[in-house]
Amino acid sequence: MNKKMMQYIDILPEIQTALDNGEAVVALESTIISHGMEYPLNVQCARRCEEIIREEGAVPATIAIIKGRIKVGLTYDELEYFGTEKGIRKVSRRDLAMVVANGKDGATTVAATMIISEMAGISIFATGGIGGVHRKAQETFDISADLDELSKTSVAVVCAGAKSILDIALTLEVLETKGVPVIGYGTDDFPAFYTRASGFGVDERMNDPETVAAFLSAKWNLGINGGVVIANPIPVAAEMDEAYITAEIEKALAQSEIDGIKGKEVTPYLLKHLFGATEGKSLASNLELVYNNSRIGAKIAKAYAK
Ligand code: PSU
Ligand code: MN
Repeated sequence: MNKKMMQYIDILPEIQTALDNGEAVVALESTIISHGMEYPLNVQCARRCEEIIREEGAVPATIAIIKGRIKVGLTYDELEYFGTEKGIRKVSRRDLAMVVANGKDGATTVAATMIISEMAGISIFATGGIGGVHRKAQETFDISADLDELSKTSVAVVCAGAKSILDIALTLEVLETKGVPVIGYGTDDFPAFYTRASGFGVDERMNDPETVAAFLSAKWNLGINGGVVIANPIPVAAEMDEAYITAEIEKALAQSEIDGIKGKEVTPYLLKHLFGATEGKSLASNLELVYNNSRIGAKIAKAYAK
């Protein structure tokens, strides 16, 4: 990182040491904390993700913006503050510098977390789901900035695929156009977040962390910059019934149209509605898949660090 960048970024000493020594570090995002779940579950989930990454022998780096400071790693108190504070701005690429300049708090999306990870030198990032092409994007133009970021920022994102609040086929098309490899971790089928399969294929199936690590090394050593989607299906035990969750997603989408929800409010609105409508079942599944991604992310980071 150059000096100009360094003035805005605080990296926890433990993380900086791990990075300096070429050890495994896994980034975690913060939109999931402020916009994805309610307190105290959001903070418990964030802590459990960090714990899982540690159990695997890697160092977690939860990324967020607090009072204009870009944080790579949150202290115990900072995470507590972030998880309880109301009205935190959701920060994607375009918001990042504004929040820093204004000294505000910001929750980093996949896109913003990728940008900061790359600045800090972190190559592996674990989350729940990525943003994508929304259904009816032909009319609304609602395509997540996550996809553009994946095309240019060299970070591997371990996720459980994409929710069917999105148009999965179009999301995969855009990723193809943008040259983003989509790896199926132990699967040939691109996962649909709450369910293990979407019916759409991945570019390549890889079954272990070493294979993924070798691929990432080849890509980036060759100077082929840009991100990678590592799609890791939800564990079997946590999977939801497809017909049930699909019906609930349809209802949430219909309600979002009635309520006139637009722009960056769309994803948080739909998630909240789903949690309510499924009486917490989707939330329980969500937790399990995030933990699973944290674990696999750590294993890949370990293999990549070797
Ligand atoms: N998908 C989920 N859960 C989430 C998000 C996406 O299943 O919490 C969050 C992520 O932070 C992602 C962001 O980067 O929403 C995408 O928002 P948008 O569609 O406005 O780009
Ligand atoms: Mn959007």
